[in-house]
Amino acid sequence: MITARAFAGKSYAVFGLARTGLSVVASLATSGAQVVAWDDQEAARTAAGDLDFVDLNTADLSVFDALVVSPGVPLNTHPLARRARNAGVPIICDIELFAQARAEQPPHKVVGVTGTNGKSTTTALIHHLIAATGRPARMGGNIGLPILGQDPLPADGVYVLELSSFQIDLTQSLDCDVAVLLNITPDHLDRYDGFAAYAASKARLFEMQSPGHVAIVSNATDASCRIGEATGRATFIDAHDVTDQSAWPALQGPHNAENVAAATAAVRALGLSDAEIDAGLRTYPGLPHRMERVAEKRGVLYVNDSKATNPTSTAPALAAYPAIHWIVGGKAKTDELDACLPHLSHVRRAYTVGEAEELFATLLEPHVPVWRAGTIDKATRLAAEAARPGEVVLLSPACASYDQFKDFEARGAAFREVVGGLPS
Ligand code: UMA
Ligand code: ADP
Repeated sequence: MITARAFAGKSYAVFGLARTGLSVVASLATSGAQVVAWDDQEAARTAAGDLDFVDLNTADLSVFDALVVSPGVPLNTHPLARRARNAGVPIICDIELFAQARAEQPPHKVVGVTGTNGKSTTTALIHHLIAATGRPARMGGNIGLPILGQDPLPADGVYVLELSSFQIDLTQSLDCDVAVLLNITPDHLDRYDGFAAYAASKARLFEMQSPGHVAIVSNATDASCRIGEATGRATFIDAHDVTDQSAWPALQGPHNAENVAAATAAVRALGLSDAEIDAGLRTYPGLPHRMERVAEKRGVLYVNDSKATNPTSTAPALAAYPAIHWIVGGKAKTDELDACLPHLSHVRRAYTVGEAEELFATLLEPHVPVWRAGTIDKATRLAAEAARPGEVVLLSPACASYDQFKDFEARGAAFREVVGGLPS
């Protein structure tokens, strides 16, 4: 766990008690701070154990040094934001606490990775490339590992942080030695006042950097290009510079060329040699739920891409295979599938599920055969019956999971389980 003397004697209110909130409470309390906590869900409070609970929706917030809020709390609509502003209390998240704890850590570097798609892959890849050289490295953040819950690094270590726009919004002083922006396409628009506001949130990662620190921007989208130019010091990377991916089994597809280009530029800035990078790319093991090959049964390959939660992240998965039975749907983030349309010649049949079932069926029917399957369980069984040897059954939902599952991991696990039960 990462702690800091800087927190001792201060008074914090922690709102949201899932992964982030629980790690924050533990770190602050161990550091000697006074901590009260709240979660709107009674079940979350019960699971959190014996904490000092104060309903922060009604409490006087002015008595706290800071309000530490979990990234999943929608502060654009939640009354907490206005109440904290009126009380003059800063609203921060765990990443800001980490930034404040840095001064007490042995000399180290921080790499921050943001973007709409590819953050986890690029974060895990940068971490792998560094760790493979024997240099101490830790990864954390939006990848599902709250950073304050990780063990602190010895001298010369590198923290690699995956940062969502929600986390950047609540961070004021994280000066990344290397900051990476992969791409920006529409996502999370329920949390922002339009696309420009979402893009501006990502740009703040660079605005927090000291002038001499490194900014790496993939110029894949107009928005990322604009943000890169605004930094005045961006190294632009181009996925097309990655021409041969054949030696990297877990980094196939054009989207991974972008991730490799970004990760390579980041670790070069930290001093890794070309030979070290080459060796690390070959041994990168991949992450679950990202184009994960689950099984091959009766000549049909089953691929779990549950982490593809918007149309732009599903597009590369559709591009990667020539004959696909595509399970798509969930809680839609957009009312279109435009990014996927150029790849529909690869789709033998689509199986629509979840809240988006009808919307997506209507969008897809002019182009491909569609079955309204309702659930992933039914869709997988139908697809297994229809698929011929050589074809692929692909779960790449282009949607959030919250209509039918706790999160994308539970959705991917459900798919894996049905596949596991299919006859070999
Ligand atoms: N809550 C309230 N009131 C509300 C809303 C929420 O009390 O009005 C409570 C909920 O009851 C819940 C807690 O707040 O107990 C939710 O917190 P959370 O959603 O932030 O959950 P964590 O487990 O802390 O997960 C967060 C990130 N979640 C989100 O950003 C939605 C995780 O990213 C991240 O891995 C984790 O912190 C560790 O850093 C997930 C994600 O979906 C994977 N991220 C988005 C994405 O990748 O697109 C940004
Ligand atoms: P994030 O953490 O940003 O959600 P991941 O690395 O977990 O990104 O990848 C999520 C999904 O997005 C993957 O399943 C893959 O299909 C797709 N993807 C990965 N990298 C990229 C990229 N650079 N551009 C577009 N889509 C991508």
